Amino acid sequence: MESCIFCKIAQGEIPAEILYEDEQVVAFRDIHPQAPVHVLVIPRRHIATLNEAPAEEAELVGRLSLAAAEVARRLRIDQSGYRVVMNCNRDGGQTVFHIHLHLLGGRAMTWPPG
Ligand code: DGP
Repeated sequence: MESCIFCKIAQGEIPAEILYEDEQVVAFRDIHPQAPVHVLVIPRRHIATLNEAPAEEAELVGRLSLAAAEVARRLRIDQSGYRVVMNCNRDGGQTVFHIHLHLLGGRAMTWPPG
């Protein structure tokens, strides 16, 4: 999608600190980190929200979680722990409409989330 900022990051048109990439998934540091580790994991394919994720992309959606775990291992927060979140639409706090997992770690997370 031409105007999507995350599509541009995935295509290398906008710079980002990329920590992991493969044929289908890209992970890069969030520009406004909310924790010592704050990484976004996106599919290369544009999907606006989780509501639009088609059933045939179940594997791709699963790959986002596996990539988040891989980044957690690489950043050595896998044993201390981390949180993985996907925001959806207004009440979820979604601001960029290209699905992404937030990988948050490096400090203890609180619950319930705000
Ligand atoms: P959400 O609110 O769940 O849609 O999260 C969007 C996140 O994307 C937010 O934490 C800030 C981050 N973000 C927005 N624009 C950019 C950008 O251009 N580069 C990077 N690295 N992160 C961005």
